[in-house]
Amino acid sequence: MAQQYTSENIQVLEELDAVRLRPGMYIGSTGPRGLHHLLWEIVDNAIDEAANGFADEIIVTLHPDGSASVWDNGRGLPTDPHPTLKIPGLEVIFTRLHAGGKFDHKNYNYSGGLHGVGASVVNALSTWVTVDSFRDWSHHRMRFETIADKKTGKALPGRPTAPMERVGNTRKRGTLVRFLPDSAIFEEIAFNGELVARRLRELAYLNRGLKISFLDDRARSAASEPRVFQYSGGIVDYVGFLNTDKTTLHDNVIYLEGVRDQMMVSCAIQFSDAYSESLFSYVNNIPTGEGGSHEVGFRTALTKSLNDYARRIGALKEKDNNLAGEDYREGMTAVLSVKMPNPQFEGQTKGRLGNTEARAMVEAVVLQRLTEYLEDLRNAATAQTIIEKSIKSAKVREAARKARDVARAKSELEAAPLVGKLSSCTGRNARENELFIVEGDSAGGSAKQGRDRRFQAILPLRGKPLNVEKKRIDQVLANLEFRSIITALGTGIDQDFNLSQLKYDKVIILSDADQDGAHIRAILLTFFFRYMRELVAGGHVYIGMPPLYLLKTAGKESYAYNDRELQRVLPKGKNYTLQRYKGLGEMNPEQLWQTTMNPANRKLMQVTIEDGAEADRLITILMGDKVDPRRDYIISHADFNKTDLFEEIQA
Ligand code: 1YM
Repeated sequence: MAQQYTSENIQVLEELDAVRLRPGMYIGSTGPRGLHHLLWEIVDNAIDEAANGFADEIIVTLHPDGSASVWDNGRGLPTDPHPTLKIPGLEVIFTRLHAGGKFDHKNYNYSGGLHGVGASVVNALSTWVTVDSFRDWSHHRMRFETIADKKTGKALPGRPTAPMERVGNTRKRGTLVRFLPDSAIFEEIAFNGELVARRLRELAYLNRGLKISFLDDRARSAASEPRVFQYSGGIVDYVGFLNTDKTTLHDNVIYLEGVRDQMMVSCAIQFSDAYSESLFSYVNNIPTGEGGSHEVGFRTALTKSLNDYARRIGALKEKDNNLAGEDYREGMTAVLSVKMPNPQFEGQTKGRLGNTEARAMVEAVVLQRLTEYLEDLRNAATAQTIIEKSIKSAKVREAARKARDVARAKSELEAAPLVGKLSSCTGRNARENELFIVEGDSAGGSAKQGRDRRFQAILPLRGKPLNVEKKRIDQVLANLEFRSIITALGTGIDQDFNLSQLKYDKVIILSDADQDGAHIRAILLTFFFRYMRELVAGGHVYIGMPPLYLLKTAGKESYAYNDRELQRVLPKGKNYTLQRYKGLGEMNPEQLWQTTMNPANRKLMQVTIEDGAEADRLITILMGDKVDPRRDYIISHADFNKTDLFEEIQA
């Protein structure tokens, strides 16, 4: 290392140390999410360059050595010396946590990431980083490594291996960053190709026209063709994609956009014959799965402009009440994308926009633009379709409300027989209590005997519950299995859902490890996703993982939860017997407690909505009423068992 370090630089090094000391503060976690966060930080910088109008192409590659690279055809990173630090701009960007200074005055900085510190965070948490800048006819390169201190063995993060090098002349423009995540930091350093592809596709939809290519080069097969995401229609194409497997009510997707103060608002809307509403919102390209002020503004404007329009054309008479927002939103697929400075993200998963001013801005833009859209005679047929559909929804909703009232009254009357199936726990602390929803009466019986009744409640399910995707809310409420779940949870559902009433912190689905069990699990998850979204978004839903094998060797019993684990525990050269569990019912109460229910040993998967749009699309395919897409999906994803509707994380 030829580099001389000034006092400024020493400060810098301590900054990168801080990142390694508390990675969670910068990237959320050191699990798979945090790992991918590194990649998104670099991708964000490339997207910013494109959003500024300086780049129109990005290539992301996963390499066989485990590293990832991102390239854009923008201006290239500045290489001239920083005015006060006197080191190349490029080096500042990768070693300073607060790479502000001259980069503070970006003409566009709606980046969702760490506002310019992302690159240095990636450097601090990587084994090595290489940076190539093609700018002003020169190609420069610099390499950083995390090395071990010779004396203490302590990691010295992100050290330049040499001063920035001028490689030569070039006619190219752009930036190439390649990095290898540090295995000393991350639990696992393998990127998930599908996840990366999905996010890049989403980014391409959100940035109209931008060409994003993705190459997963790790398999090194002939099949490693790049996947290219580029959409000239932007979020209009996105809504079309989300509705691929639905029956739409009008051909043209409605597109609205406008600017208020510093806020750019755009949305795309199309209605189908589905019962549910699918609104996907983003702030600075970040999904806001928990909603927030921008969604409130959007919904208010939608209801108001449609009600006004319905009155103007006489579909609603003076004596009629306004329709409710949910009537207009039934069957709506919409993408709302907002770009704004300084977004505040709140909520369990930082997925809710908190800025109060966003509400009025979005409302104003959508109200004005949607009103203009509806008034435009070219859109009269679409407008008419929406109003007719909504009036129908209102009638059905009224009927459903009556059914719901009846169901509620009934469930109060029949509360005893309904919760008769539920074996509740004795503890009264909802924050500690757990509800196991167990497939089958016999497993339910074992669970009842095996559990710790102080905090564990058991609700056995008989047979397969109703597939709610194909049913209206009144039919769902008429179903005994769902009624007992709703009653047990205490929250109500749909519009009436109230998380604060939840009686159990963890709701654990326990089904057999076979096709039927997977189907039951998918149906329950669909129910939670459609009618109790907040329960899932809040991280209260889990999947219990019973062991697949019981292994007996000379007086010792052990369990394996999957085939990989079995390979590890199989004794070599010794006698053993192996039992493969076909269902939960084969375990006695004590075994079920030890392996699946005891918090000290069990494995749970927490269900989160990592990618709401994708989950919605897959639920439509797997649970909806069109047969062809489902067959196609099952054929192309042979492992139907692995309901990849949701991101499952080990808890
Ligand atoms: C593969 C990742 O980082 N592209 C990129 C980044 C930057 C610039 C151009 C750039 C910006 C400006 C001037 C300016 C920068 N990012 C940062 C920071 N691609 C990638 N392309 N000249 C070039 O904003 O004025 C600083 S420069 F700080 F955000 F990282």
